Amino acid sequence: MDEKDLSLKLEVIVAEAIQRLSKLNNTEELEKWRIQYFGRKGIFASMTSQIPSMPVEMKPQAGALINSAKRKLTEAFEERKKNLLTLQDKKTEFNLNFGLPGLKPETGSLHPVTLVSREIVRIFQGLGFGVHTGPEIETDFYNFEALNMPADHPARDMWDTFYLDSERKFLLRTHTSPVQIRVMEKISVPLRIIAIGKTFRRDDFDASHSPVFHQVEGLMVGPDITFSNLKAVLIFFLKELFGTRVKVNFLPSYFPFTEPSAEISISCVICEGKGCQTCGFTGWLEILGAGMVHPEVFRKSGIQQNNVTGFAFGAGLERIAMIKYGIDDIRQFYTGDMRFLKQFG
Ligand code: FA5
Repeated sequence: MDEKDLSLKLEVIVAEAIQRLSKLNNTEELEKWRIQYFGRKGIFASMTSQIPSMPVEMKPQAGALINSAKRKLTEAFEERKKNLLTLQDKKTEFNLNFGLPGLKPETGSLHPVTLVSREIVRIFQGLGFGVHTGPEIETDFYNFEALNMPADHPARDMWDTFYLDSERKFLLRTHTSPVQIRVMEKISVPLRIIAIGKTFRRDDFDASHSPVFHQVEGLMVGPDITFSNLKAVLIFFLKELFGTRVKVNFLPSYFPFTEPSAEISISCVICEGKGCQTCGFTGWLEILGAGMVHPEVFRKSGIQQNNVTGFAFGAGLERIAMIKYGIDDIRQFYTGDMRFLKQFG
């Protein structure tokens, strides 16, 4: 074969290769094409391998002709590859079904304990009460001692406590009552506040108990505050929260930090006092602990004035939410189950 034959042969190869290239429809076919021409055993490799057996004067020209053909096909290959890829992208775009309904993001809702907490804040702010908070990690002084429970006082057994150190100086507050002391140390009399927050007890989980739950605390202190003020405020609060049809019952009780103390129940919101499973067939649901602030609590808080009296109360928010929304198991609040949570606010 002379130079002319080789040039002709290469022209035919290039023309045919370009024609085939234009008919390829995807990258797999493109790769097969590339291997056929440029692979180790491809057409160009085989042609190059023949150069050594060519006449010496033809060798440089043969090399140049083969290289030029390779360059043309490489350019054509790159061009086709680019076109195919853009085409594939476009195809994917057009395969999108714009008519399909979109994925709806889950919308959150307020937790029932948050709802109850906001409602309580609203009611008490309406009565001029300020809203305070206190630390969840408390000292023995604020959680017990200042609340008229010195070391070894038997009433401490009413609260099964998570202690944080071996000396039992620090603990997770068992109730929100320590906020009473912190507020009285800080704010001058007269004062009226509520405090809402997490509380902790070494109680096992069951339908009505959790080791972590929320309480609301109330405190009103001023000259000549009486038990009548306590009754008026709490009856107003409970009727606002549960509706005006609800009846409120005060029974004597005991808390070391209030004297006298009371346990307050409302008529069952399910059976309206007739007796059902929710109220244990008593017609009443226990809702609040309360009483007149013990003089020792005033003394420990640094309040000296003789004519100053006050009342305090405390309630569990989960228990209020359970009654308000008819939830029969406190554990529901903590599962994070959207089916449960979506039913509220
Ligand atoms: C107290 O904690 C007093 N500090 C309340 C108080 C304040 C009385 C001010 C007088 C003056 P008690 O231990 O009863 O009281 O708890 C109050 C409420 O917390 C209970 O009625 C209940 O609703 C809720 N509670 C108590 N333990 C748990 C628990 N393990 N899980 C869920 N709620 C609880």
